[in-house]
Amino acid sequence: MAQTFVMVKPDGVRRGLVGEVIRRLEQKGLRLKAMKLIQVTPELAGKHYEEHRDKPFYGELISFITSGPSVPMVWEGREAVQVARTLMGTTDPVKAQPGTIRGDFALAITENIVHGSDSEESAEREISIYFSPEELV
Ligand code: IDP
Repeated sequence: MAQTFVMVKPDGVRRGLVGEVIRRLEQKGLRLKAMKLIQVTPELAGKHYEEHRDKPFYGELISFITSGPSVPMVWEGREAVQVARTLMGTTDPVKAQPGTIRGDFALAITENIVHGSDSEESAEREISIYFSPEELV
């Protein structure tokens, strides 16, 4: 069964949207495998976003993702990676469809509520950054 990594970012936690994100993923039929509340350190953030290291928005992204608690999670289900991304909507909330998490709750591109893996390989890599195998239930 496919697994994906989803994280409610600091803006989502600050705005009280953790339950809303979980509700939508559960309602769709994905199953929660692991979850915790953590303060992402600059070291963790650097590993997570290493592919964006040379992008102009990298500094802003790291300072945002380390700005408060986040809720990393592992979800499982049929085509979990694609399903979670569809529920989230496109990266830029301005373009995200109404009915998606970003479409309904966000406006700024950096503060877009939620992260979701973009492939099964990214999911495996990101899960191993945030969770040890014993933490998956
Ligand atoms: P994704 O989160 O939809 O997979 P990515 O392209 O992997 O999107 O970008 C990672 C994160 O970096 C985005 O969720 C967003 O918070 C931030 N980001 C992406 N593009 C920009 C940009 O042009 N300006 C500022 N932040 C950006």
